[in-house]
Amino acid sequence: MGGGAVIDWLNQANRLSDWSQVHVTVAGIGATGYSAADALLQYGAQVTVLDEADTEAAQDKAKVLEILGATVRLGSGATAVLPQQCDLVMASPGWNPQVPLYTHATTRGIPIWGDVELAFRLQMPDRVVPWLGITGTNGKTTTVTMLESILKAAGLTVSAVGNVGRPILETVLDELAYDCLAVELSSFQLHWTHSMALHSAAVLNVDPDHMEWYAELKPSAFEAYCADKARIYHQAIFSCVYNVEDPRTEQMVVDADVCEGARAIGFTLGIPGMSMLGVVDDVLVDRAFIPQRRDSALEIMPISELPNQAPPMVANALAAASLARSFGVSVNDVREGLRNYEMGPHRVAIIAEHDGVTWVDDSKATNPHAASCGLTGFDSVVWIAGGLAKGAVFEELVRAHASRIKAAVLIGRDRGLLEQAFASQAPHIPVVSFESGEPSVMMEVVAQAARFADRGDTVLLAPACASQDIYTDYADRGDWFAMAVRHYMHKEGK
Ligand code: UMA
Repeated sequence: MGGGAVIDWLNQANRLSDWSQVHVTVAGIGATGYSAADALLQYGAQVTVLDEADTEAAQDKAKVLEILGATVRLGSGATAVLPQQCDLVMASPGWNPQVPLYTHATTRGIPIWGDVELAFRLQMPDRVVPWLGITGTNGKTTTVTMLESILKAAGLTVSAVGNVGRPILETVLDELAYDCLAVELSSFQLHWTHSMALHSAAVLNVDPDHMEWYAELKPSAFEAYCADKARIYHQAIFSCVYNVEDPRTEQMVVDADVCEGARAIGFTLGIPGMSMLGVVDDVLVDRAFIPQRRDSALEIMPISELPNQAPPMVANALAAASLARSFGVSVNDVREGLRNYEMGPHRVAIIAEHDGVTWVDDSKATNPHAASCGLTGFDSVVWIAGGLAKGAVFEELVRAHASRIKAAVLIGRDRGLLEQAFASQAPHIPVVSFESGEPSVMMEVVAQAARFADRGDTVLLAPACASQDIYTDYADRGDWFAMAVRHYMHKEGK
């Protein structure tokens, strides 16, 4: 097939198409790239995988893919040039959109798809499973796992997939007959998605994050980020769920090109209007999916039955409930699923309480908005923060929480930005910075935080930054924190 013919073919391609003549270049051999290569090989495509890393893990995956028929190139420079024979590029979400591989593809008129696009195509036309999608700056993973818990309580066969960790293509390949999928979508994944149409979709909130990834995109980094988030509503069939307290999300629904008959459903921590889920007298209620919604609401459950009653968690529960109710799940099953929900680690998790001081691990707070949610839950905080800022600034965060921050202990490459924010917004708050880029710096950080903390205080690790300058990921950072706290208490005989 020649250039134009391939593009026409790709526009129609699905799981029944003959992929054997199609040359696909897969960017990366991480979770996404590996699953994309695996799926494409199973459908008979000619696959080349490129990755800058040449680690043992990458080599192991390369061996498997080579046995299945792929060409794999690993190591420095491997991704610099797009292979001559290439009809389609599969993107990996973590790759900056300006990498040479993508710019070469764009110059040559070659389409770029993400794994979510491929997964959507590969279920058409004969294995369609409804997708309930969630995006937002914060709370995506919590909400998607809450949704999974609800759907399971309803007796449905479901998997939580996407950014939550399990690549969505794995479900396309597995033989299980899913009733639906709970899909967490990052803005990076949505960026490379073109034809997806969800059963129902939710945007939880939007706040600047990943601004480095978006730095070169037009009209501005934040607008490009919001535009990617808004893509989740494109062609939505049943419900577009938005956050009443975040007007940007409602505007995204107003602007969206949805299927005829799709409804806008709000969720709110206040009293819900019609077509909303919300809270009345500390009880979660549904005023959207009941026939009498004009003048009444249906009780779902008291807030006190949620495993975590912090306001952001209540909002996440309402968003998950909205999607589940849109899928026809009963309020009893929503209640059961939320009651049984177990919070993931590193999300406002209390790891120790001693001498009146509470130690809390919110390492998952990798941007200012998430850290702000964590800080809001406590009155007097010794705050541990810093890492990779990803283009964020911290003045507003420090100003908003200055009254509850007793002292700050800073780490990481971009700690200078936090120091500046304290100097300009709250110069009276004591700040101690640690320069070391070694994971064990957490030992000194914890000891320093303990010196600041008195009875009634909370020591909160909510870094507002990504972790990879020092740690493998946020989980590794949280584990080091917990270990350092245990070590400190042991040493002090506590
Ligand atoms: N690589 C290159 N060149 C580059 C960049 C990366 O060769 O310029 C290679 C790396 O060596 C590595 C691979 O590409 O082998 C990594 O690709 P990736 O960064 O896209 O990561 P994946 O392993 O495919 O994981 C991705 C998501 N990661 C990111 O978006 C950064 C995972 O979300 C997701 O769970 C997984 O797909 C399955 O869908 C993680 C994440 O941090 C949890 N997400 C961000 C967030 O939540 O804030 C968006």
